[in-house]
Order: sequence, then C-alpha cells, then structure tokens
Amino acid sequence: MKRTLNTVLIAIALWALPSAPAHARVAGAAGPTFDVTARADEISTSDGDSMWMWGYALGAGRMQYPGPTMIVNQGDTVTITLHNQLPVPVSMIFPGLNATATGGSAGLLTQEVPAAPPGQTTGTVTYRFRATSPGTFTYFSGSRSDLEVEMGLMGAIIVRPRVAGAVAAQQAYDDASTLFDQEFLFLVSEADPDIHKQVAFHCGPSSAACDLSGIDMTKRHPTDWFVNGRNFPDTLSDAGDPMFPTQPYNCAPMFHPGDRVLIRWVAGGVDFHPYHTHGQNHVIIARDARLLKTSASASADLAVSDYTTTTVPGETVDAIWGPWTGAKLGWDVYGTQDINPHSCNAAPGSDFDPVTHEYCPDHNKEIPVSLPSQSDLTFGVGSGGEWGGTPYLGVPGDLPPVEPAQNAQLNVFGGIAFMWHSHAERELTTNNIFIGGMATMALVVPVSVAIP
Ligand SMILES: [Cu+2]
Repeated sequence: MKRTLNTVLIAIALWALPSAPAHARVAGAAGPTFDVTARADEISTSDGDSMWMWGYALGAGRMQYPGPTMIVNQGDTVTITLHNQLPVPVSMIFPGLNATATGGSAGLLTQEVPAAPPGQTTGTVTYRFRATSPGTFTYFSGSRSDLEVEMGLMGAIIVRPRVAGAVAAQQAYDDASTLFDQEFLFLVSEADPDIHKQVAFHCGPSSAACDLSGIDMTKRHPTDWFVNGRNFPDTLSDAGDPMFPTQPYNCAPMFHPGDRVLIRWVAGGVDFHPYHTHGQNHVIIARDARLLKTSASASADLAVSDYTTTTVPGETVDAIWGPWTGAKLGWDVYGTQDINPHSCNAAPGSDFDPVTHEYCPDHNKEIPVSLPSQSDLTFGVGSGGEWGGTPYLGVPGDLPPVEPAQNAQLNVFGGIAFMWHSHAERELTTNNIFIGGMATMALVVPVSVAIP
C-alpha cells in the first residue's frame, strides 16, 4: 500500500512539472556498418513456454528475435557482414535496396554463408547497398525462407531522410507532411511452436546430425503471434528488460495529446495481419518505403485514413496516428474543476489550449456515464493494469494493491490507454491462452510527463 501511495504522489509531482517534451525513437543499431552472426537460442512466450529460434545477432551478442533494427541515414553506403553458426546455409536479402553480395557460395536468391559444423563459425558474405531513399524496409534470409523466416531470421531497416543535406530525425520521408513527434516500430510475426520443436529435435545442439527432411511446412499452423518479437503483455515490458535476453525490443507506444505518432509496420512473418489502432484512425503515408503521392505532388496526397491496416508478408507500411486531443468527446478529458482544477486557454482563432491541447468547448463538462465502483473492476496485468484510477488524463486515483507488486502500477501518470491489436481476434492469444499475442496498449500521457 505504501508503494501505491508513493507512486501516486510521484505521479502528482510529475503532473505539476512544466512541459517536458521528449521524442520516442525506435530502438536499434546505428549504421552504416553492421557485423551480424546467425545463431540459435531460445525466446520466452507469454504462455510461460519457450521456443527454439534461429536469428541474427549483433557482434558477439546473443541471437535476437527479431534481428537487429538497423538504423541508417539516406545517402549512406551500408555494409553488412554475415557469419553463420547455424547448421544450415544462411543469407540476407534486402527488398527494394538493390544490394550486392560478395563471398560465401551461390544460393537460390543471393550469396549465402554455408552451414556451420557444431561449435564453429562459417563466413563470410558481405552485403552492400546505398540507402538512396528514406523509409521503412525489411530484411530476411533468402535461404530456405519458408523455414528460416519462421525460425526468426528477419528484421527491420529504417533509413532516415536527409533534407538539404541534414538528417531529418523527426521526419519519415523528405517531405514536411511526414513530420512526427513520436515513432514506434510494429514488426508483426507469427510462429508454429511445433516446427520449432522439430527443428530443436532434429537439428539442435544434442542432435547427431542436422536432418530437416522430415519438416513439412505445408502442415504449418501458427499459434503464437508477436509484435517486435514479444507476445502481449510482454510487449509492454521495457526494451532491454533482462527478463527477455533474446527479445530486446518492446512495443509500448506513449505520447502526448497533440502528438503526431508514426507507426512503422513491418510484416516480418509469412501471414497477413490486420492491425487495428483504437482511439482514432491512422493515415497511411507510405507502403514499401514509397510515399503515397502522385508524381507531381511534393506531399503524400494519396495518403488514406483507416482504422485497421492489413500488412502483406514482406511489406512495410508507414502511418501517422493522431494528433489525439480528446476533442468532441463531449466531456472534459482532464476532469471537472472539483476533481482537477485547471484552466483551458484557447489560442486565438482556435478551440485548443496550445499547452495542454485541451479542447476548450468541452472544458469542465462532466463525463456523461456513471462510473463503476472499484469493487466492480478487475485489476492486474493485462486485465486492468492500464486503469489509472480515474477516466481523466493526468488524474491518477486510488488503486488497490495488485500482485506482483512491481507490475501493480502500469499507469502511474493517469494516462488514457488504447489497445492497438491484431483484428484477427485469434491472434490475440499465445498458444490458445487469451489474452496474449499480437497486441499492445498505447498510452496518452499529460504533456508534463516525459516520453522515455
Ligand atoms: Cu478492439
């Protein structure tokens, strides 16, 4: 209980701080040179199980799922050196990036690094491309892709635009209509645990020889779904959380009212996934790193607004969600004066307060529903952990103690949470356990709260 009170006090103290602008950036490895080794390891799934995986590791690091998010700048010459410790040939292909490959041996689609004997490393193939245009790209193994992508050999590439020679870190493309305040990667993928068990059995550390001939990919039946390599609610844990040593990336979007939120979708598996953003539509500005515009236009004049976007395997989609302000809900999202004394000072010619982004015509209007009592609510991770204690932004309320204690307060700032999830509802499970799978919670926080 002491912890609960302390957190509420900290949250109130933070609310009192002046505006703390900060920009969330996609986590990843900065280029333009990358040294990558294909390795095997295990990941944790949210049903409490683990899964044998193959993946790309950075330098001497552990295999990771997905592979390193490679972040480079437009105009860079990018060099990726691939080594292999897996018992199968491995390669990398870069759709839309016109890469050259040297070394190794000729494979079906590109040069590949031969299979490695147990405990040894084979290499190397060097892939090189010039990042001529900005956007969101993907990479994956071009060697027996049906199995190797399922096993985890894939990842994302972000090319930041240069505008008049300077890297534009708050822009997705070289056009001001693609400016954003926060950006989040949504690399979506799926897995069939039975295939991973077969690979571990026939081709794992204790198998006499690697024999994959019995694995029939036509019998594939995924039962686990991921965002950035984790199932819900693990998507919400911190990036780099030691609980997930081989799944370093999270997906926990956090933003302020008024923010433009860039979503970079990467379809990293081999199935279609319809991704739904609650709270508001998103505007699709690019597909496959191509700005949606007519040839004569400088901005994304062919951008489309939608509430669910289906990504095709191997595709990337960039979309801007927001700005969200709570406008026209018909009630004051910051609470009435008796709960949270505050003012709304609209900018001249505008309905919005330029600091808090409150919609002033709804100022001090009561929420038009009867709120349930605390005893009628369920609390806990994934089933109410996002409830801040009141429906109002930046007004945390009393919450009962929840176990485990460290997860009791997922929403100490009194944020407003929206579930962003696959709209194929079966994909909201992890090996048939609801709720899990391809989902996360997006959290609107007051402007006073810094975005990590
Ligand atoms: Cu929904």
